[in-house]
Amino acid sequence: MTEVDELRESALKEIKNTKDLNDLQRVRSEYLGRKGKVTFLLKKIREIPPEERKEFGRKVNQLKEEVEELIKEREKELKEREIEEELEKEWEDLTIPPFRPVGSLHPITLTLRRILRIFTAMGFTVREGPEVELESYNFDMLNIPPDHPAREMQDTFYINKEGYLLRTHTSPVQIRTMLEEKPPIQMVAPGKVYRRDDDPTHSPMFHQVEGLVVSEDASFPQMKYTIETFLKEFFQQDLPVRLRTSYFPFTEPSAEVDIGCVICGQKGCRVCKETGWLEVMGCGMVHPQVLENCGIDSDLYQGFAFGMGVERLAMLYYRIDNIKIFYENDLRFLRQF
Ligand code: 2NM
Repeated sequence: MTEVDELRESALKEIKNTKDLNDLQRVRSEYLGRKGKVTFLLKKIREIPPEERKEFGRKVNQLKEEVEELIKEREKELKEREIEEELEKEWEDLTIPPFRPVGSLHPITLTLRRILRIFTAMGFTVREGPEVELESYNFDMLNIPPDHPAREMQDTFYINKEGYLLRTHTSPVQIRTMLEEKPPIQMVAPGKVYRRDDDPTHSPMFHQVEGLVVSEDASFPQMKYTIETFLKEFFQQDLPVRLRTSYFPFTEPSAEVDIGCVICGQKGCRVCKETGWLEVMGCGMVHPQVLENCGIDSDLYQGFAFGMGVERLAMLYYRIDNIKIFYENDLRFLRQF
């Protein structure tokens, strides 16, 4: 009988001290397995003298049931603890942003940002305006005559609403700035513009940056210096720059800006059509009529302005030969930036 009590004592202690389910399995075979200590006592029942057998058998079977019960309880306890430990160890805070954002900036965004960085460093402010514009701001105020070909339905996207269109350049942002603010003005206007062009070298939507300076002494040499400084900074080299006389209704005089071909170093190639020069911008002294249209006294103030296509500059900088690739969202292209 003391053997049974001692075994109960040690089983209780061992079960209580198990540290995990593996350990508990070990204790289970130690007591209840085929060669276990309780099993041994069960087998011994037969050998007990008949007068003590019944009482002994009852005690041993009770011990077996008790040990089974204790193991079951301990198993439940250990399982719960294991789950809690796992939860404590493995939980993730899904509200923490990833260490590094997935994806990259579009080459047009990168180019735009670089352009604006250069101009803001020179003291220009950045202004934006609506892409759906008043026809009068896009054309009339800029001294573009009513019969000018750029106004034709086949060149311009007109909106159903009378007097509105998709801006064909960002110049209406300059008009809005001149109407709202007094000189001195030194601003650039970045953004999307729309023209009814769609062929291998033209897109119906593209990006422009236009600049405007209005002051008492804004001059052609100031304009030339500003543009040269910008282009050398943008292409990160001491480029040859030349101005060629041109015509725009909103500037007088007007000029086209060429740089020495960045592809061939002016030796002559397909991109510069063997001329050694690339046209990259337009510019000019703001027409006095445009200043007057915006309530600026053209006897007191001068202005110069310039405009460039962002896609064209990006293509030359990154050496991309196809404008359409900017709009296709092909990851094999985008991942390179
Ligand atoms: C260009 C070329 C020359 C220009 C003029 C103006 C404004 F509003 F001040 F009159 N804004 N932008 C301009 C002048 C734009 O882009 C090729």
